[in-house]
Amino acid sequence: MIDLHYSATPNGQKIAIMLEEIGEPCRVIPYDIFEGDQLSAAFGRINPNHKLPAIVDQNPVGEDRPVTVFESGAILQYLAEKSGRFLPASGAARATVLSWLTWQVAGLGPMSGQASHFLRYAPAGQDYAVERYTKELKRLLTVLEKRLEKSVYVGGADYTIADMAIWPGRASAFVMGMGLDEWPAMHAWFERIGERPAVVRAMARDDLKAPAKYIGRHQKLDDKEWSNMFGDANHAAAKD
Ligand SMILES: N[C@@H](CCC(=O)N[C@@H](CS)C(=O)NCC(=O)O)C(=O)O
Repeated sequence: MIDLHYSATPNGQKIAIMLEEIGEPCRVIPYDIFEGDQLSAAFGRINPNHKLPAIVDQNPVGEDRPVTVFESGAILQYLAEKSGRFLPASGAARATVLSWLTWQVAGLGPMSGQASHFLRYAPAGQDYAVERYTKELKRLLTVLEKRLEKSVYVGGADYTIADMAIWPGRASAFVMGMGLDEWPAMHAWFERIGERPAVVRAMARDDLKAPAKYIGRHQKLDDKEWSNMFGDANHAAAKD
């Protein structure tokens, strides 16, 4: 049994999809990040960075106590190694999958997060930041388009954790007003993956669905929500 510490954002959905793909039973522990659930000292002992997702594997292989993993890329790799699926065991094929996985967690994910912040949460008048991050996001999506013009899946001929890391971000791209028409290879790939039974199951689970307030284009946070997400309360938790 895996405890999945979860908020219904693309980072959480990556792990939900992987758990469905490998058929690993999980108990979902939901966090409302606007309410500041992630800032508790108890969660800080699971992830000192106070971000979702994180997992606690209650039945790890070859360990006599539960294993905690945070950072979505590390979690995907851990689950791939535990199940022996969706990550080649060695060599060039493994290196390619890990390259694209890292490209997502170190590049596409953070840049998409910054674009989302300035488009959706920041006060109006942030033209430079909006331009900077949406431009960089579009550049990264163009890199992905080029890759998918040559490769059925991101990591090569097979579906892997690199696809799982990238796929849930499609919702953010739509929220930010980026249709997929200018990226036909990516569009076809999104659809192909969206039809996978495990993906359909994960996205249909009521306990994994995103509440409306996570989805809107222009978010109006009250003072407490702002502090929990971006302000003093968020920063204070890092010192605990
Ligand atoms: N690099 C991290 C990013 C995690 C992250 O930013 N999680 C967001 C939700 S998508 C979060 O917990 N936000 C709450 C906060 O920043 O306090 C990963 O890939 O797991």
